[in-house]
Amino acid sequence: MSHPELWQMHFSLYPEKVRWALDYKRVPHIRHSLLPGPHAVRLIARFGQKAMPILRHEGNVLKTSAAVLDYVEQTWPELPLYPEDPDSRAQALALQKWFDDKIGPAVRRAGFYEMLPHTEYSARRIATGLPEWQQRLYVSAFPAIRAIMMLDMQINAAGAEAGCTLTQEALDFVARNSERTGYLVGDRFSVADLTAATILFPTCLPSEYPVDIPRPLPSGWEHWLERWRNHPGCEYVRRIYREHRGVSAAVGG
Ligand SMILES: N[C@@H](CCC(=O)N[C@@H](CS)C(=O)NCC(=O)O)C(=O)O
Repeated sequence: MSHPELWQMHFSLYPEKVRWALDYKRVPHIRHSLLPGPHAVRLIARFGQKAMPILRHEGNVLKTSAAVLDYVEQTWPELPLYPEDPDSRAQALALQKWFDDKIGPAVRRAGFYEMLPHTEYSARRIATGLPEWQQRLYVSAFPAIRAIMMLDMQINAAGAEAGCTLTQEALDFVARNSERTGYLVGDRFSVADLTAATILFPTCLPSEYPVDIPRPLPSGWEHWLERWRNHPGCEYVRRIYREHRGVSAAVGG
């Protein structure tokens, strides 16, 4: 069987879901990392869409994180991420959908609203891992890229405020619903926990999050983290990362 190929951005929510699933199941895969801005031209020409993750494997092309996780689960069933019991499975998938569709965009709007004004920091964080000359180029192009990102993701003061309210709701939810067993559905790690922890990682930057985060953090970002620092939902996110994130199974790419 050939290795699946993943088109992704280093620093982003939904590609991290897919990396986590592939790493968790120890599926060797190739990562193609793109930068926001230049990514659009390459991906639209090739796949007809610019949003990532996109996974290609043996003639199949999967274009959302949920579709990729479903494919990964069917193709590599060991270390299952879907609960066996049909009701629990439906519950876990419904939670994935809530986090994907509603909470993810809200966290991103609120978090990016604090981070993006810090040009040098944001550009370098997004371009993490690239050679220095590419990072410098990206920093100089970033004001224009940022303007497009803000339009595209509707990042503005009202969106940030609504985003904070939903982030709080999601952190309250995971704290409350993991209280009994430590997990959101049943008593073991599932797609629901993987999705919740990924979508909420920007609230507490768990140390197992596998992408370098340049320090010191700019003041807007410190302010955002401070807001959530003692929330019990962050303890859940850190624990899920600590106990289940595992290490990269990526090869080449
Ligand atoms: N619901 C989609 C969301 C995908 C998404 O928003 N991806 C972002 C990265 S976190 C992206 O690629 N943004 C760049 C763009 O849309 O141009 C999924 O689960 O895959």
